[in-house]
Amino acid sequence: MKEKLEQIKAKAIREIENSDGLGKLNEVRVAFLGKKGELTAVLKSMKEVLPEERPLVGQLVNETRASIEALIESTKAKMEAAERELKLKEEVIDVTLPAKKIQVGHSHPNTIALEEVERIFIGMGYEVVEGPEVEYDYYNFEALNIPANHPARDEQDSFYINDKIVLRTQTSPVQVRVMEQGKLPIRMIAPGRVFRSDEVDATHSPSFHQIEGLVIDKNITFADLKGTLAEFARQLFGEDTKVKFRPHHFPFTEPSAEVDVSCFKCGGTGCRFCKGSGWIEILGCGMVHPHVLEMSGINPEEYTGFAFGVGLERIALLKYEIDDMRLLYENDLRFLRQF
Ligand code: 2NL
Repeated sequence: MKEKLEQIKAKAIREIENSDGLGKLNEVRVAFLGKKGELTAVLKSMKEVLPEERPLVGQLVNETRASIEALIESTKAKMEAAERELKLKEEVIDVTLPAKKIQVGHSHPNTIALEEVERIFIGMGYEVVEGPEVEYDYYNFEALNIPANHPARDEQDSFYINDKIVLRTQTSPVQVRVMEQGKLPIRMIAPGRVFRSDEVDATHSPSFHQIEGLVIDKNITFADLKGTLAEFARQLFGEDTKVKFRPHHFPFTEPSAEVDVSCFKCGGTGCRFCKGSGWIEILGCGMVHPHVLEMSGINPEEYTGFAFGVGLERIALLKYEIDDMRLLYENDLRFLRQF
């Protein structure tokens, strides 16, 4: 029996030493020490051993098992160490390589311009109010004194959903909805997307953005309108900016005006930017038409107000000296990265 164990041990040592990997080593372990292994077979054949010899044989089996196990463990440790060594050699990190740059985005020029305008009016105590882009023609036209036969209502100029619903052509319907609620006074701006059936070119788009303002209180006069818009122009284009009010016509205001600011490039002497005139047109405005107040349930004998409308893209183009509106919509990073 002793010889048999010596033979098993010698064979095991040979096979362990010849193992070429962890998988093979495990096969050797199973072949010798497993349930159906050679050493276990010896234990199973104990009944053939004389009873008085059994403790000694048992001890020998245990010793053989222990020495095979020890050899497997130390071989396994050596193999793992060699494998780690190889892996470390293969995975050399070049710490001199440039790091990956994290690309941080920023606001679109339209958004920068919008937030600038909002900041100025919030500073003067105005509220920012939003409303639906798809509107009843009542709010978009009727309530703003734009009668059924007015050219602005033409299908050529506006996008109709059906004969009562239209994509808003201005943000004034938001202001009509606020006037209807009857909470006075009102000091608000209404920014948002508007739609007109225009061909795309350097200064037109079928979808653009507008910011309209509305103030209604007792004793509001054209002087309040002038002072407010002059302050707006100074904050937006610089302290030395002058404003000029030219008479105009809008159906929803009376009197109405268009506002020019002195050219912030040349200071008003005339340059290429202002096409030699020294002035740049920025918005339309006027005193809210008494009929518009009346239709929304406000007594024009008691309350008066002013309103204005600014094109957001126009402000962005002027402020950042962009010469083509289409650049604002193309999302070309080479353009957007400049702001
Ligand atoms: C422009 C200028 C303007 C208004 C918008 C307005 C709103 C209400 C009542 C009266 Cl609720 N007016 N908005 C007033 C004057 C001008 O926009 O150039 N529009 C195309």
